[in-house]
Amino acid sequence: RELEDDLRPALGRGEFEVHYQPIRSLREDAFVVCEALVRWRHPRRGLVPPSDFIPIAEEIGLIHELGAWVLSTACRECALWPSNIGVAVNVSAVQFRHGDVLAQVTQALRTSGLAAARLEVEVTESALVDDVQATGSLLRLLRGAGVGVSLDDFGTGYSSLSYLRALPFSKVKIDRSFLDGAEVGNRAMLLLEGIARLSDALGMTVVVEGVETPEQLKLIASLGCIEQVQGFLFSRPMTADLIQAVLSPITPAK
Ligand code: G
Ligand code: G
Ligand code: MN
Ligand code: NA
Repeated sequence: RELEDDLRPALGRGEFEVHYQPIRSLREDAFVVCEALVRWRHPRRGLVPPSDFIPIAEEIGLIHELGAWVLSTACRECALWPSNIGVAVNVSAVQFRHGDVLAQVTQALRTSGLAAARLEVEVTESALVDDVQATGSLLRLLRGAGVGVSLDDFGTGYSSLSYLRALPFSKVKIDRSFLDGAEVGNRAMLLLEGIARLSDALGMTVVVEGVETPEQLKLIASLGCIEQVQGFLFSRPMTADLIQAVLSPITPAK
């Protein structure tokens, strides 16, 4: 449990940083939102990915403090970008079940001065499994506050379609596994198209994740109902400094 012992004091030591991956609007042909992705700069191991420490943070209860820190950092950094660009923050199942996400969101918006409409909260299907009622009221409160709520990794869980019916998502992020093997007219493509049309018809913004090739982009664009794309084809996640330079290429004189 060496990593666990190092994790407890990491927040106080300022070892976390937020990287950002931009998401592109096909209609506007421009980046419109960036997904905040937390990293841990471990003094000896170097940059540790969230898959290695988020589960531990959930287990030891650190996720609430860490989640609040990510939210406030992402809002503060987004407030430095052009005002047409928003930020999307992942919120884990444990935060959703036992935390005070609404208070954290409100606090992060207030201290950063960021307009609520520029913030999106991403929830994976696994965060929703047990209590759809409670989740529904929390999502409605967030929407009521003007914040977007996205269903992340859509299609990888067990009750994907019933969530679309029961919960007030503003956006659906179709998991990158649906792009695997998709080619004009094949079954993978028809499934991707069906999910995208369904989500679009329900009034949600449709995003496809994991776009890596120009061929995949062409397929997605040909459908006409997918509004946003995210993937290594456009950009890897970047540090806060780098994303700010990319989004505001002309630095005003200081
Ligand atoms: O950036 P990377 O591919 O390593 O991210 C892996 C996973 O970690 C993603 O599924 C993402 O949702 C999750 N993740 C990244 N940042 C955060 C965060 O701030 N909070 C939570 N709960 N999960 C995050
Ligand atoms: O929250 P979510 O599980 O969607 O996390 C997004 C993760 O997906 C990040 O860790 C990011 O690094 C990763 N990712 C983003 N674009 C691509 C891509 O084009 N290909 C692959 N394999 N992973 C990607
Ligand atoms: Mn996500
Ligand atoms: Na995802």
